Amino acid sequence: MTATQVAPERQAFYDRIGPESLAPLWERLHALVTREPSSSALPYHWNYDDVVRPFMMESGGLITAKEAERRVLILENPGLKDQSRITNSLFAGLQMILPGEVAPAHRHTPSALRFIVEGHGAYTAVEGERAIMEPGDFVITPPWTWHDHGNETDRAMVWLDGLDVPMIKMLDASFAEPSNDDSQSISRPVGDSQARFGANMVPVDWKPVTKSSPVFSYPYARSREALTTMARNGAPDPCHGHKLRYINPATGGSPMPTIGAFMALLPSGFETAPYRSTDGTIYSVVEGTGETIVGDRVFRWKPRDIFVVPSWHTHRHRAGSDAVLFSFSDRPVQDMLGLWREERGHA
Ligand code: GTQ
Repeated sequence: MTATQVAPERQAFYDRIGPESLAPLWERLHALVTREPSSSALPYHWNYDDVVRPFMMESGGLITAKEAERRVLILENPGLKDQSRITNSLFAGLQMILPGEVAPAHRHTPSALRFIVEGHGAYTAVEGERAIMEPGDFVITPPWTWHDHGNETDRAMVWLDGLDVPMIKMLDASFAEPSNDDSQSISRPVGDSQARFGANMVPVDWKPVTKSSPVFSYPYARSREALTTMARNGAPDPCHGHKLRYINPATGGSPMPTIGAFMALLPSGFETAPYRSTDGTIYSVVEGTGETIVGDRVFRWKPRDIFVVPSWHTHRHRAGSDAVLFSFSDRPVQDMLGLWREERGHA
């Protein structure tokens, strides 16, 4: 019932209780406790080369990375205007660092992931160790870890940022702190954490001290090779193609507690069966072309494009050539709370 249909004596009652910070649940119950997810987020597709990249480059002439602190164009869901969200629970943006620039060191309680889109060889430093970034690499900055970004190459570097900011804001648990130094002093050489934690081994007697992965860089070369071999050796999942989940090697769980990340290979011509799940998902196209059908929308994608499929929206992917899709969502949170649901093969 809308406000205009409310009987006058009831409306008069609501008008009298409102100033006392009281409200009638019976007017709101069905919008609050929905029979199924009814996200305000909309499916949306960002064309990287034709739309986002030109604006991104233009922003490079308007503000430096240092002045901006983070030069990021927010990928804002058109159904969640002015809320800096791509889904209800997640933030996404594209960050650019130009040659010679530094995005100064800071730390915060929100978790962040980087998925490299363009450029070669710039770095993200996490807790004193640099990860050199290449397209398709997946890099994490867990809660409260110092991180800065820098580009000592001669080309712009762009990556997709994914953060759990909306969740942390919902919990009113956001803390952030700038560093006194723009760049962290380097305390460990490149590749150190990869050696200690990235070879299916850990230092003897090592015990996890945080809930996040001690590996903070997951290079594309390794993920791609795993997918290639997996595709050669078995049939794809009907709904997912050949799909792997990034893990925290200490636990087998997600790299960071609030965000799950995935990479799928869809062989040329492969069409996934209809699928929906309760975790609204952000996709970044690494290789190949194809299309994703979400309700009555068709997204024709190519490398570097980004698209979002909100919670409980049935979708299917079609690969026009061998395609690799990176994706991330709040699935680990829903799993932990026993909330996550999926529906496979629903038309
Ligand atoms: O690189 O630390 O897109 O703090 C938004 C907030 C990136 C970052 C974002 C951030 C960062």
